[in-house]
Amino acid sequence: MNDARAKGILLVVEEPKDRGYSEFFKRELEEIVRSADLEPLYTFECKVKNPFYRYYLGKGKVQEIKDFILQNPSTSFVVFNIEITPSQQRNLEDFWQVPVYTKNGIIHEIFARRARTAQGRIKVELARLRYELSRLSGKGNEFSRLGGGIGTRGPGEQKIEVERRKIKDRLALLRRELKKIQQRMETQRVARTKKGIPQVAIVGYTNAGKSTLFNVLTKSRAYVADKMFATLDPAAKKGYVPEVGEVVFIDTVGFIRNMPSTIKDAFRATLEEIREADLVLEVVDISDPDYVLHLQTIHETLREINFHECPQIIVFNKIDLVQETPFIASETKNDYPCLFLSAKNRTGIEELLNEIAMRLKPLMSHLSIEVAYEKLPLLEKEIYRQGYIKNILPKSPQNVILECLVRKEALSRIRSILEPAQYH
Ligand SMILES: Nc1nc2c(ncn2[C@@H]2O[C@H](COP(=O)(O)OP(=O)(O)OP(=O)(O)O)[C@@H](O)[C@H]2O)c(=O)[nH]1
Ligand SMILES: [Mg+2]
Repeated sequence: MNDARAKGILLVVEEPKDRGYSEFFKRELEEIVRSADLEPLYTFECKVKNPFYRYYLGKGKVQEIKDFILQNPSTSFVVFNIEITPSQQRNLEDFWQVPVYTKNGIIHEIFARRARTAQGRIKVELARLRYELSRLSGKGNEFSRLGGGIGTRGPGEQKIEVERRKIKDRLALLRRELKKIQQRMETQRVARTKKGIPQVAIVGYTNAGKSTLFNVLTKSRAYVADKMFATLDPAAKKGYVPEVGEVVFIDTVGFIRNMPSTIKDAFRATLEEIREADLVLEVVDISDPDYVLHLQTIHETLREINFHECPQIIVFNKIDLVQETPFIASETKNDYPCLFLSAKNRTGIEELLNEIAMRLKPLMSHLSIEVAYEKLPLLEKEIYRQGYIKNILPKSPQNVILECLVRKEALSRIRSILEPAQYH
C-alpha cells in the first residue's frame, strides 16, 4: 500500500535563529511529509548563514543533492523545511529535474485535502490564496527586473497585477461566504452557552490523540487518523461527567510549532471558540520525544488568544507506548494538574472524569429544594439538563426534598418552576 507513495528528499535547513532545533525540525518535517502521503527517502541537513540568491543553498550542496538524485532515480521530490522564493524554487526544479516543495506549501496542501465542511474548505482556500499572494509579491519584484528601465511597468509586472487582482476578488467573495456561515454558527454557540452546560475544550499538538479522547468522552466517532491535522473543523458534543451532569466537549484543530501564519489566521476564529470553555484539557503525546516542546507550543498558542488563565488539566496520552511514567518537572506543567492515560485503551479515563468533575464543581450550586410531588417530573427534567440529582427524600405526603447540583447560571430557570419561598 505504502509502496505507491512518492519518495523524496527532506532538506532540513538550520538558520542561525533556530540553532539547536534541527533534530526537532527533522522529525517534524518527516511527520508532515508522511501526513501528506509522501515518503521520506533521505534527509540532508545544512546550516545556512546567508542564503544565496539563485538557489538559496550554496553551489556545493545543490550539486551534492543533484548527484544523490541521479544515483537514486526513485527520488520524485525535494522538500524544504523553510520558505524559499518562487524563483529559487524554479531554479532548483530546473537543476534537479524534480518538483521542489516547502513545508508551508505542504501544510496548505494537507489542510486543503482534509477540510470537510463548507466552513473548513473556505478557511483553507483563504489561507492558500493569502499564501499565494504573499509569494506573488516576491515574484513581482523579480519580474519587474525584466521590465526595462526605471519607472516603466514591464510585461511581467502587468501579468502579476492581473493575477493579484483575481486572487483579491476571490478572497473578498470567500470572506463574505465565511461571514454568513459564521453568523449561523454563532447562533448555535450562543444557544449552547445560554443553556448553561459547562464546556470543556480539548486542545493540543496535532496527532496527540485529541479526537480519540473526544470520542471516548462523548461516546462518538470523530475522525481519528495517525496523521497530522486530521481534525480541521471543531466538533462539539455532549458527554456526561459524574456529579456534574452534561458537559459539552469541544474537539479542536491541532497545534504545530511555527504554523504558517496564513493557516494560523484562518483558524484563529475556530480556536477562539474555545474561549467560551470553562476548562481546557491539554492533550500531550507522552511517547513523542518532543513532548516538552509540544507543551510549550500549546501554552504559547493559548497565550496568543489570551486564554492561558482558564483552568486547565494536562492529559499525558499514549501512556501505553512508554515503559515508565516519566517525571514531569513543575515548570513543564506550568503547575497545572496532570494525569497519564491511554485514550486508545481507555485506561485512566475514570481518573480524568473525576479530575474534570473537581474543576467544574465550583461552577455548580448545591440545592436542597422542597417540592410538591406533582412538580417533581418537570423539575427533574430541568435539573437533568443542568446538573445532577443526588437524592430525593420524602418530606410529607405532598412534598419531597430534592438534593441536587445545578449550574449557577441555571438557577433562574429553576426558580421560575418553583415559588421563590420554597427555594433555599
Ligand atoms: N498507542 C496509542 N495511540 C493512540 C492513543 N490515542 C490516540 N492514539 C492514536 O494516535 C493517532 C492520532 O489520534 P487522533 O485522535 O486523530 O489525534 P488528534 O490529536 O485528534 O490529531 P489531529 O486531529 O490531527 O490534530 C491515531 O492513530 C490514534 O489511534 C493512545 O492512547 N495510545
Ligand atoms: Mg483530531
